[in-house]
Amino acid sequence: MSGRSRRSVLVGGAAAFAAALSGRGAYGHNGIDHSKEGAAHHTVTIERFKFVPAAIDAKVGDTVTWTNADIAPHTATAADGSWDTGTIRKGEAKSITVSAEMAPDYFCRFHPAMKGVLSVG
Ligand SMILES: [Cu+2]
Repeated sequence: MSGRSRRSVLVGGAAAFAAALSGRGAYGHNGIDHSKEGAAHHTVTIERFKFVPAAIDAKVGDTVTWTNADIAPHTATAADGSWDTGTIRKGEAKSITVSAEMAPDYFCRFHPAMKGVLSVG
C-alpha cells in the first residue's frame, strides 16, 4: 500500500537496466509498471505463540517471510501439507514464494493451536 512511488524512484534505474538486459523493454513504462506489478514482500512475526498478523493477502510471486521472535521453534505449515517453511528457530526467518496452488490455511506443526491465513488473490 505504501512506498510504491518511493520504491520506484529508488530502484527504477536498476529495474530498467535489468529489464533491458532481459529484453523486455521496460523503458516504455519508465520502470513504473515494473514496480507496480513487482512482487510484494510480506512479513509475519511469530511472537507469544501467535502469527502477527494472523491473516495476510498476497499475490502469486510475492514473498512471505516469517520471523520467529519466540524462544520456542515454530513452523508455518499449510493445513493440507502443500507448503511448509520447515522449522523456524529462535531469531530465524524463513521465506516462501507465493504460488497459485497454495492452500490458505496454515498452522504451526509444533503448536497446532497457532493458526494463520495466507490468502492468495
Ligand atoms: Cu509454534
